[in-house]
Amino acid sequence: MNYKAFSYDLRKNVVDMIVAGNGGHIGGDMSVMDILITLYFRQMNISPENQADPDRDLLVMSKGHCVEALYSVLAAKGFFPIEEVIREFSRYGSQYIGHPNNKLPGIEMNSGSLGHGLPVGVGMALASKMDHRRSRVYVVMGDGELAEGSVWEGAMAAHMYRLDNLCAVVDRNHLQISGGTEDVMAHENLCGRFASFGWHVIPVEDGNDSDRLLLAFEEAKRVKGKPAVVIANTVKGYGSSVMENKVSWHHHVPSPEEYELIMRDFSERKEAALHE
Ligand SMILES: Cc1ncc(C[n+]2csc(CCOP(=O)(O)OP(=O)(O)O)c2C)c(N)n1
Ligand SMILES: [Mg+2]
Repeated sequence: MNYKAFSYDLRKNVVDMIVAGNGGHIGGDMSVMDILITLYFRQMNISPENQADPDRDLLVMSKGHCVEALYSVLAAKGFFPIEEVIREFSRYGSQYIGHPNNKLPGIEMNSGSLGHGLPVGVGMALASKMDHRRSRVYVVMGDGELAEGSVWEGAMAAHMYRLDNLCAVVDRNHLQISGGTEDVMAHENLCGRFASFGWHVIPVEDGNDSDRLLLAFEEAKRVKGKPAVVIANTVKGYGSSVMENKVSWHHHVPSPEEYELIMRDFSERKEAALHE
């Protein structure tokens, strides 16, 4: 499987969803896409067949505003049809709303209010240990989200309870809603900060490279007696120069001209990935 090429197909679905629903957090969808693909397709024990198994792995999409990327990946896994998502996304009365909702198959937690995912993930991981389950818990957070104090309360608790079945993932794209993370709430020495909370820290230089991410998740699995965090250095808007590293694309609906350019970039980069 060529995961890089595959990611562009899933990115196209995200753009179609956002255009059809007339809204969406497109920049963060693009940065997190390779993280979600790697977890759902190469790492986690989860599928539509075992979604009720108490030993399944659990993912909390704490950066819930990027639900479009999650829908795209869950649809590709077979949880629901992508045509249905694109048709119904953000429509009145639809289940495919603009943030994760656990009435949908494959979605473990309602999210969108930033800073809640890690504390809830800590509870899931603790419960999994108490019940002697094999489940691993993954919590995907944004880097702007780390400004929430509840993240660090969760980080303390995860270390105290020695939750080696918990893996946090930071989509480190250096942007949040209103500017650069370092201008809004700086994260200097982010690795050292997690390490000082007792976590095993795994930085990934190219967090849009699925093979590199897979190595990081494998390393996280081998850690014993403490939680692990993968800090994935990503690019917000990854996949098209129209969007990349532009804060104005945090939430944006492409115009028809932008749509054409983005889809062309995706197609070209997919071709290049296939010939790499
Ligand atoms: C508690 C809370 N405060 C504010 C918001 C509004 N909000 C939505 S996205 C966002 C920025 C998040 O930035 P980051 O975590 O870096 O996400 P990404 O760059 O991956 O999109 C904010 C402030 C929110 N969803 N929840
Ligand atoms: Mg960010």
